[in-house]
Amino acid sequence: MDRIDLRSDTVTWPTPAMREAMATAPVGDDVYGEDPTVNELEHLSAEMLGKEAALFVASGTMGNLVAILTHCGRGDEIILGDKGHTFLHEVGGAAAFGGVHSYLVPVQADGTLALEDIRAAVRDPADVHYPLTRLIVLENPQCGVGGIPLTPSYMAQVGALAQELGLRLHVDGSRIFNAATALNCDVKELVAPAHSVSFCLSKGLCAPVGAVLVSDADFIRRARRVRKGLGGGMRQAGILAAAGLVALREMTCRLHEDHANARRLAEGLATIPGLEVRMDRLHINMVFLRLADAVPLSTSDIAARLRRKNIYVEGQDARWFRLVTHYWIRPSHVDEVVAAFREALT
Ligand code: TLP
Repeated sequence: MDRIDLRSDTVTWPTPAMREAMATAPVGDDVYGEDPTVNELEHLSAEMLGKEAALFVASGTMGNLVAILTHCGRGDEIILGDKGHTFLHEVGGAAAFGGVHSYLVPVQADGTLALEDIRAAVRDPADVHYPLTRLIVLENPQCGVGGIPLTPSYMAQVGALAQELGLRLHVDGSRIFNAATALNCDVKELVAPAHSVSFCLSKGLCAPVGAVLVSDADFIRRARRVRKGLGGGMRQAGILAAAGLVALREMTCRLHEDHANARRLAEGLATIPGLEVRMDRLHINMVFLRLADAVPLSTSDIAARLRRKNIYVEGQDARWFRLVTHYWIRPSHVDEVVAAFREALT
């Protein structure tokens, strides 16, 4: 990369192996089901996540939207977290395109939705005043409150609750491999209680485009129709899927390096007066820090100073930064960033 970019892991470029695979991928018309590379990607995704089938989609947002529209009909309701990406940053797509209503419950400081809050959110289906509750949406890792991985045991509890209540469970697993890495568990175990999961091939896995929705075969058959309706039926998409295959085979097993760099960054920044680093939110490839009240600069002032050194950072607001490490960030870059922050603050 030609810069040190910590604004997100969405900024990652494809690796040389991905560019090579993209250039040589066998392709076909995926709407006919004839793209061998897409088929291979879907097969491998389902296998790695322990589900029957998979669907290649354009983005994480599309994966969540296709899942919700496949689980729900117009006027149905989903239970989701008030700090979840699906509620905050997906354009209200469930309501806009599916007529699906959202019932928000608070995301707790540990990233979970409290089981009693989920239970209390379920509507009485016999009462004609209410929409029908269909689906629980969890985000794992929960990125809005600190990139917190939700444990297999919590996932199992929500899965059991969904079963008891006759609901389905969808997981926005945009960075699910980061969660599995942080928890040192098999991703299959983490998503076993979910009926559907979407995960991104872009972001920390470095593919230029794409996400995958996994579930049982019947659900994926129906989801394929929803994707087509949203304009997401792609043709020779094997060019993109080829990078996704490299992402799954080569990138899922190296995420601990990004997590170690995030720790190195957090520990370095924590030595700088004026920076309050949330060490308790250090789980995956994200570092959260706040400018102390005494610091007369805002996050945009500091971002502007760092930009002169070709370092890209972004504030979540005037006081908080989220810094994200990824494949293109090496330990030496981390040390440069720490030095640049120190200089900007003195
Ligand atoms: N997140 C982006 C921004 O949209 C905030 C980021 O920089 O982190 N689920 C989660 C948990 C996400 O963080 C994101 C992207 C998505 C879904 C959507 O993925 P895309 O961008 O592929 O639609």
